[in-house]
Amino acid sequence: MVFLSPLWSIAPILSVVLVEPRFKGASVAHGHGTISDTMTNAEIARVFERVGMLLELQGEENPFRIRAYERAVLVVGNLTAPLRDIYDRGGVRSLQELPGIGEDLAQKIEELLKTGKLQYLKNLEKCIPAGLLAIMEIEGIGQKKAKFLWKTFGVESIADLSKLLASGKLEDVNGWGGKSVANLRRGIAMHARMNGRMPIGDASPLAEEILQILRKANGVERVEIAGSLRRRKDTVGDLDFLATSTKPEEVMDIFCSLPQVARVIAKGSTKSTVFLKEGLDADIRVVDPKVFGAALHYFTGSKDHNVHIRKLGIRNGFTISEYGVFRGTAKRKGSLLAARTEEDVYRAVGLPYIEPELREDRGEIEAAMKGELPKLIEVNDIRGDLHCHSNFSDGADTMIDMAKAAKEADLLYIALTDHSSPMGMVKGIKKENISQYLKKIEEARKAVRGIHILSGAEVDILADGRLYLPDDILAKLDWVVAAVHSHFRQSREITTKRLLRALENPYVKVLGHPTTRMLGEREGIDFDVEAVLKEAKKQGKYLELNASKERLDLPDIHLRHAKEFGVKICINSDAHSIHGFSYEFGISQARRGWLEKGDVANTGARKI
Ligand code: DGT
Ligand code: CA
Ligand code: CA
Repeated sequence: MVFLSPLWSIAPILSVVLVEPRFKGASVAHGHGTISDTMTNAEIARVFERVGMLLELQGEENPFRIRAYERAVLVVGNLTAPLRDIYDRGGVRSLQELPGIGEDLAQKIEELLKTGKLQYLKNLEKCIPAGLLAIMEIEGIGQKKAKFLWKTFGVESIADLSKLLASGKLEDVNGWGGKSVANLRRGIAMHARMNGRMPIGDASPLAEEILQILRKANGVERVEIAGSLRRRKDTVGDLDFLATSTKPEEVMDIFCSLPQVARVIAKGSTKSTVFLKEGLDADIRVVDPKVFGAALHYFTGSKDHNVHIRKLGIRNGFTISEYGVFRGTAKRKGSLLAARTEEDVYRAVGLPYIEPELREDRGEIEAAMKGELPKLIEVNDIRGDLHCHSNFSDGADTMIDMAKAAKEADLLYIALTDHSSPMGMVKGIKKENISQYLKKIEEARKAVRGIHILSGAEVDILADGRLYLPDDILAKLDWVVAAVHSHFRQSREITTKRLLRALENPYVKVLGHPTTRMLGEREGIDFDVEAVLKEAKKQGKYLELNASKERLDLPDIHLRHAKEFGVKICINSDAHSIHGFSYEFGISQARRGWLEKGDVANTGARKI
């Protein structure tokens, strides 16, 4: 086996300073390689990165062997030409001409290009517990520490590691002083909270901040957000930026020294990755303006959408990559057909433009072919808000100030829906103070003209599905939001019954934040979504899309379901202060759920 090549020492591509296992755990592209001619350089680099990682973990004694893979990751990752093309030109031999690629690696590349898989990696994976790879996602644990924990204490999962920490044994070990143990605890807690992903409500402003700096920087012509953030997913794994510039190196310098950067993971001449102080990675790529559209399409993803579009291309006799749409096959690539804009790329395969929020390969390509893409809802379509809180319960501001703020946000109507809950810590509407509550709403109506104010309540659904307020009190209100705030761990069956019973209550208008999830913190309750949708349809009730950035509840797939069932959605802010009337992230999720203006109840100009 040839692992060491003398060319390494002069390899010009090694401007990359450091590479970390940033492609985490089981999400490695390896498993997706069924269409072998779509295996990209990036995917191949990831496979090699994983091999290197596993070799290190396994305790490979020959350090050159591990380094060979690490170097191959850099070489492959920084190539400008696709390995596919190089291979097609001269087979294994021309691969071997690449710096750092010996006979063995060239053969592995061939295997990957031909089959989309690597048997050698599969064999390695069999020897390493899967949980050990997850441990390396924790801040502060690399291969070396993971290996040590595994070999010394038999730690094979994050749970094992937590137990070990609790036992206090680690504190006695050399090099694992109190401080690093404390850091480890924090790392585990953070991992549990985020599972490596950041909610869009935090990621989006962070990315905008970076975007503004980059847009002002010298040498940057154009820069856009790509990846899952552009698709407006509820959580994102990292931030992806795509730029055009005549001085890519300068852009790399600026990007790597942004004030938001904690450390540089990899710095190349046209692409870099940094780890941000906020706890996630950010990637940037610089491309030629002529291929910006193709690159933006590629790096926006989703991967499944891209694969499907590429298949369409193949069927039409085209090859599609981040460099454009070309005539011919990957093997015999012809002239460039389209690359400047995303519209050009779609047009080349006979499709209209598809909004990023739809690009999940969930039927959007078929819909586009039939000319049946939805006309997605927009923020300005929202005309009323049917869930917000005043200081009568846990809101920060008075009803009058909330009404004024809503009016200023151009809303035509709101429902004030203070909490009504048996939980001691929540003040709010009780049987005893309902007249006082209604009187205050009446005062707000008088004080703030030009906005319609409904008297509402957010009433707790009790463990058995009854509501906290009796029917004769509910009858006094214009608008009742029923919502779960306790007993999250009931069985699926009981939870489903609980929700169905709540929907049967004649005074309930809408099921508030139906899954009760809190992004990155709580998964939410388990129930039969279809059964609930059917009941809502039958009873003529709404389901809420709670737009507060901590919740974004209902999630996109359920919104789509609701649309299919003909259940209308209320997109509400759940504002707890005068600053809370915002719908941006809710609208994003609605769009991801294919919702149109007509699918949402509070888009009409008149009150409901
Ligand atoms: P994330 O970061 O987990 O929230 O999800 P994405 O979709 O932003 O994924 P990311 O950051 O790994 O890559 C951004 C986009 O670039 C992805 O949506 C599609 C494209 N892409 C990246 N790597 C590959 C790859 O190896 N193969 C293909 N076909 N596309 C890729
Ligand atoms: Ca991403
Ligand atoms: Ca990325």
